[in-house]
Amino acid sequence: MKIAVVGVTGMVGQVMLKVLEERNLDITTLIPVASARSVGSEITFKGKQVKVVSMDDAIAMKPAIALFSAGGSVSLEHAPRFAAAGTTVIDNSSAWRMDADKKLVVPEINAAQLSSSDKIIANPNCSTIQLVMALAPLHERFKIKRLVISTYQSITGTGVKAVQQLENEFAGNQGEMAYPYQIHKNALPHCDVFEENGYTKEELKLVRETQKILDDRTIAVTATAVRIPVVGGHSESVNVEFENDFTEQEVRTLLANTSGVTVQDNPDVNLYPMPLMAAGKDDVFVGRIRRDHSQENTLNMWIVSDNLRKGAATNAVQIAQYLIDKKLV
Ligand code: 2RA
Repeated sequence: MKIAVVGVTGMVGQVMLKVLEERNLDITTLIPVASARSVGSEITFKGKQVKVVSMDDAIAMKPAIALFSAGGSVSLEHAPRFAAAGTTVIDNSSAWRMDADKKLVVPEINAAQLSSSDKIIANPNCSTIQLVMALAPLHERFKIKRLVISTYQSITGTGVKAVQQLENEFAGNQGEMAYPYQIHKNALPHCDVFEENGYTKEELKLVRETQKILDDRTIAVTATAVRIPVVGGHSESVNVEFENDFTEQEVRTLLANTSGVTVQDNPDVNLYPMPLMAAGKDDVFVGRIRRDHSQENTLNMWIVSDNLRKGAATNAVQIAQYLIDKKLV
């Protein structure tokens, strides 16, 4: 099977290659795609050097699947061109996520809605994926009424320039600034851009994408997204009000029995999720599970996951695997 990776030189593109190698998909030809300045350079895939090609050349090669992580404008322009040529696109940008006739997929939750007619499939935002992985089984059992989310997001979510700024600051070096102020001793309540309503796009993604993936627009959601100087993954403090009551043991058992979720919850021995431990892994880690005694039917929990893996590359590759396994491509 021919699979293209569009945006292959970016942080997520590089992790997509790694995950494709790890999961050993039936790939006969890997088609690495990047901007004109990278065409002709080489990447390594399964120990072999593969030449980076242009968008047009990749389309002409008719890959069965194209994994995109190249930004919204590139996806808006080129995903339809791949789809028109018969390729199924799995796009990691925000371009198609809220499009009424595009599926927004976390395979463990809603892959069953996919069909062979879905030629552009949206990969949700990283902070949404880890959130809904923990919420989906709880919503099904106790029905969520309201969510209050505070995120503590890895600098890797901003991109390579921000990671380089962090590394320069820790090393005491001067360098290009992704942010107009120091980040290594800071917490920035500013992920993505501000909208007129005072919320950032990142915060509104958590609201809108969560409702779409859980297929329930009655769920009230509010969020504050914060950037912190860590590189291993995103962390989220989540307050969940349910329609129905629960026991903490029921919650722990449900989560422990959810594929892709690991419960790490024993503060007596300092066992709780942290980006340091989640980095490089695909699971979503949940801990600090406890009742919110200030309000009926309400729970607090802490969710951590590697935003470049399950939050982006792994989820996209899992969608590709599902399409292949179900013979939808
Ligand atoms: C962020 N989720 O972390 C966004 C995009 N990667 O900035």
